[in-house]
Amino acid sequence: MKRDSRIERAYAAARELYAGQGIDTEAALKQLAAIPVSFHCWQGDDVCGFESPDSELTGGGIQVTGNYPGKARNVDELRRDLETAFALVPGKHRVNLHAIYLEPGSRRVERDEIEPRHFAGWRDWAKARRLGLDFNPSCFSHPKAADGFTLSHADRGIRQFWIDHCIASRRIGAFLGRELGTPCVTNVWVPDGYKDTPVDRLAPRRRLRESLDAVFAEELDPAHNLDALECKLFGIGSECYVVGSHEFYLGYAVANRKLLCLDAGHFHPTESVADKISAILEWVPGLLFHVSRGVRWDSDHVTTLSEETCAIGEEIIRSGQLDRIHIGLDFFDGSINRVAAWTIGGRSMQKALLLALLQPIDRLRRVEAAGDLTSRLALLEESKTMPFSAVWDRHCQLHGSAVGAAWIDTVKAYEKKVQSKRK
Ligand code: RNT
Ligand code: ZN
Repeated sequence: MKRDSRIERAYAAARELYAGQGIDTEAALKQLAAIPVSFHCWQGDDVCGFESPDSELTGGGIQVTGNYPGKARNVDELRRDLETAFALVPGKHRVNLHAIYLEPGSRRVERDEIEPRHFAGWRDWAKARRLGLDFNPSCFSHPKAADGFTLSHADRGIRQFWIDHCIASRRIGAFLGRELGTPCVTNVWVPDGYKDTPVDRLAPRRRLRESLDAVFAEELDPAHNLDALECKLFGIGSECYVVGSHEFYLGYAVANRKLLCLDAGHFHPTESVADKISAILEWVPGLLFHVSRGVRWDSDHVTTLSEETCAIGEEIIRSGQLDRIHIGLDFFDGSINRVAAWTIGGRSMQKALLLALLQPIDRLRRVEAAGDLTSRLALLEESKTMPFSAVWDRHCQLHGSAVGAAWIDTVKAYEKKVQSKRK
């Protein structure tokens, strides 16, 4: 009780200071509470999934390193871990599923045979917790993806297999969206590419285009399912050529009215993903974000409150088009507690959005329009040292989430009581 009143006092003082700058902190908190962030289920078990008890991540040019104990071994453990993280991250949550997180029952289900019923358990769980779900076909960790190609494979039969998997995935997306009353974003990412320099860059892209046409042939109600496409600059083992490059999918998304997925780790290191928002939103129906953190060759370090995350938050908020922007997280770190990884990434995303909401944007726009670029830079710098943390703490308090670093104790206790017992 005493602690709560300290938070309230600090917040009241901060509120006054922000009001002096023309910023309504109450309105910012209300807006923030309405922005969903989709948590990727795959951080919880190192992208293994539940196809069989010994499922593991293979190929795809992605990798999880680290063997921190206690990863989720089954669907119940994964859900419990997600719930634990959600209690520590303020704001509105969704869950992003991959097809390999199905509940197959007693017999193995091939990727091209997955059905909505394999995700009925997730539907029930999400419904009870008022969570939206998003979805991804899984075009990796499979013998038919072993040579690094899927939808653009030279072999017609293999291509068809992955087309059928993606068609099945879209139907599951539509099912989840319909059942939960909130559209499911079904995001297609394929690892297809070459380690070394190809001589034919065109043919795989033609095939990918044709495969995508087949995948999207069936019209689905956008109130239930929204299709997104995710590009990548390079992967591990596909350093010289990725079929689904940025230009390829940008073109496809514009021509076919699809959402484009921007993964923060999938571009040149000095390229700003934030800058792409206003450029691309002019041409596509919507954007999906995979907020991540690229470090050298790895595109999937845990999201932190980095300059890039802040810039993404700013551009999302300033765009004023939150109804067309879907925010998701995408990282996988096996070297730290996995519930903590979600918590750190999720809280950082929330902080970035709140920081953006607390900028004196009206004033900034006015000085910029008036050509007063001196004031623009000065105001942006000054806004960085406003008492943000008091508003952030208030956000956490309002949502019943831990204030400050207190969540670490909760994760440690959970680790001791639950995760450490998993052998
Ligand atoms: C890979 C992509 C993709 C995956 C997940 C598992 O580089 O970012 O989104 O991380 O689909
Ligand atoms: Zn991604």
